[in-house]
Amino acid sequence: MSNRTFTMIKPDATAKGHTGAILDQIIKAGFTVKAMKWTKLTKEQAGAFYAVHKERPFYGELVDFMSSGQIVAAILEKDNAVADFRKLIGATNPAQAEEGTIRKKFAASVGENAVHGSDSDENAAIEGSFFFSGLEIF
Ligand code: ABT
Ligand code: MG
Repeated sequence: MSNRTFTMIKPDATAKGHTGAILDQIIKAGFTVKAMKWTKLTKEQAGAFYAVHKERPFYGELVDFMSSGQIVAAILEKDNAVADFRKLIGATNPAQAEEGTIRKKFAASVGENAVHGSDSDENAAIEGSFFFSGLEIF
């Protein structure tokens, strides 16, 4: 089991000014930042990042949304990082997310749900290397 995960604070959350509060909650939950950048994805980059969802009906909207504004991408470290981080952010649909989770507090809808968290150790490594070179990771 790896101790790292990958996250993005999504365009809805950066636009609403929630970046600081979300990072604060992540760090207070015991995650250490191993790499971080504030950036904006092109449509092509967002499409490539979410290529696993290519056949899903929401793919076009997802790519438009994820390239619509600024994001913060980060690699995070903690024991049991992938599972613990998904617990911290809550269910994909904020309406079903537990009280106190990041999505419950900051997300508006399933399509614009404030944060991303990797769903496996394998994807955490793939997603981390999508954004960061070895030189940028502590
Ligand atoms: P991500 O952390 O963004 O991957 O979300 P999560 O893993 O919780 O959920 P998945 B299933 O991976 O959703 C990927 C993105 O697609 C959006 N989505 C998902 C919809 O817009 N409609 C849907 O019906 C579903 C299932 C939510 C996710 N986010 N964005 N941005
Ligand atoms: Mg996912």
